[in-house]
Amino acid sequence: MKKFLTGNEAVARGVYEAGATFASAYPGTPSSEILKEVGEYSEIYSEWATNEKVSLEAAIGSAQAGMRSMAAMKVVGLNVAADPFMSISLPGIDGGLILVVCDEPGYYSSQDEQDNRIFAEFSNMPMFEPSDSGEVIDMIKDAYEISEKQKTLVTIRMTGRICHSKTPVTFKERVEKEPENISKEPKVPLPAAMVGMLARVNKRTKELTELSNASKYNYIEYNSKDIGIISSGVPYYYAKEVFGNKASYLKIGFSYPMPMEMIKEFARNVGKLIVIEELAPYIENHLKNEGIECIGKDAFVKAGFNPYTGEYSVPMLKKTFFNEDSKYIQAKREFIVPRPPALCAGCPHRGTFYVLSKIRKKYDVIVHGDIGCYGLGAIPPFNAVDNVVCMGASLSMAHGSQVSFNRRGIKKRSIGVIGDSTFYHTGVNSLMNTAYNKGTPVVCILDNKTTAMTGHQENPGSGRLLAGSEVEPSKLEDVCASFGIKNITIVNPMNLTESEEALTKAVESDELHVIIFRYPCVMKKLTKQESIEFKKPASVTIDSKKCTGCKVCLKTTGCPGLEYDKENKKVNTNSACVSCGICAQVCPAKAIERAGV
Ligand SMILES: Cc1ncc(C[n+]2csc(CCOP(=O)(O)OP(=O)(O)O)c2C)c(N)n1
Repeated sequence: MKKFLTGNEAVARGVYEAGATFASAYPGTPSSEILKEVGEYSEIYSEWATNEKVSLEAAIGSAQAGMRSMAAMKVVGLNVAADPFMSISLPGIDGGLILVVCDEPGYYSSQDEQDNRIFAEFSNMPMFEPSDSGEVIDMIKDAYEISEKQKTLVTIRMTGRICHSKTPVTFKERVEKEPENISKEPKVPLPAAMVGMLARVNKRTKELTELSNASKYNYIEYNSKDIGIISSGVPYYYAKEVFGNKASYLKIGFSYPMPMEMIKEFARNVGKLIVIEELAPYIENHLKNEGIECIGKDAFVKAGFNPYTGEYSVPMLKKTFFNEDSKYIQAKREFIVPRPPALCAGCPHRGTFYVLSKIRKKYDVIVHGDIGCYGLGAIPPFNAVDNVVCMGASLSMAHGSQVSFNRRGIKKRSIGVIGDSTFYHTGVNSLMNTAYNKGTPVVCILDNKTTAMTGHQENPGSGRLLAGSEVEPSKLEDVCASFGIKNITIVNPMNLTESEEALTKAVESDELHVIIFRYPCVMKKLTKQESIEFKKPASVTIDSKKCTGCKVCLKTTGCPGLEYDKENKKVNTNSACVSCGICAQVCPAKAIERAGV
């Protein structure tokens, strides 16, 4: 059966057909859909992990139990999982283990744009780089074979363009896999065992290099031999579109170890050698290290591009190699609806940031932000965040800056702002550190009961498992209390007075305070318990006689459910309004009424 699948759907199909039985992931664009799709196959046990490190370690455990396993994550997820990733290289595993990592040239929603091909080389473990969904499925099956034979993790490195574009694939039957034998030999990286392990890795790398040179995923297509193009991933298709049969191609799909013998043969047979690859000059550097001359990133630089960041494109290649300008179809400006980034109408984070921005004006504070929908608290109208680094960093930074302000004798309060999923991801560790070391910052946990930013994946506090069954959620307040924290306040961020009082009290004190701003994401399908617990106003209406058109509601909340009627100089609600009632609490003219509160 032929079907059109996205790369992410193809990952699910690939692990299914390969007979895998265990999958774990932490969400993040562009990888988030993978686990949801895998979860559709009842033959595979699938779970959301609390973070990428846990996901990979659980998959290692399952592979060590002899079963084919998968971990999946976004580009920067590999930084979180770097410890188990690097550390599994030497001892290896008995069962089949793949890691699917989704890079994101273009930085559309990642805090870093790193090229994870470098990680494969760094770890000495093999890597495949598919160019379309069909290759994703084939490579996954072969990756498991290699993994089991060589007792190593194999990485499938995708990019956002491959994750999200649809190409045809042919469905095959699932092949159930007999569990691998679990060897009795300890896989413990003790110093005495290292010499043996290193020798095994050297032997493995030699064998993998031979495999790469003979792999069907590294292949040469000869056309005109004046130009030879070496490429991988989706840029391979761009190159073919632009050069057609005016060039020959070496397509690299098994990209670590590099197929240097094949590359040398290709280089001998073509005239001008060009490397076309997104992000790092990974292939280019391998060529140059072997003394093979090639045209690479510099050509793009000369044409006025920055080829070290972002995605390549057909127009970019045409301009670089043929000085040809592409004709774009001009968008009709009048049809483009301006959509500045904003929290959704009814988002509970709006209340928290409204209050935080008030506190920032009144007190000397630094606000360390984190990663999630609440990143929008950094931009107008709130401007309530000073810095963001990576997931979980808000709480550790708040601890560090508060210690230093205290030691400098500065009366300044450090506030860390973190979402529930990010708290369970890595923030929990940071808070444990703060409490144990007697730190004193103000910690705000924005508990919207889901991982909203990446599409509502479950987390320990969301009250559901991946397959949808409801479970008793972990309680943030109990987690915090278990660290010995005394000042724990739970507020409803939809209630501005209550939220402001709690934040003021915490900022005015010099003790560690945790404030949990708890209200479910407006887009969340509530659990039974949540539908009983959380009520919202039945309706919100603006009395046009009382509205003075001052726009305070718009300017302070930035709610897309409100709009200004220029003709009548009044504010109205629009179809986006979900009657959350925040605007009613900020209206100086008391023109907005909430019913059913
Ligand atoms: C290391 C890493 N993993 C995953 C992501 C993708 N990601 C961005 S925000 C986020 C979680 C957001 O959930 P939460 O903290 O609950 O905030 P919300 O969006 O619900 O407000 C995730 C998984 C990332 N940016 N970095």
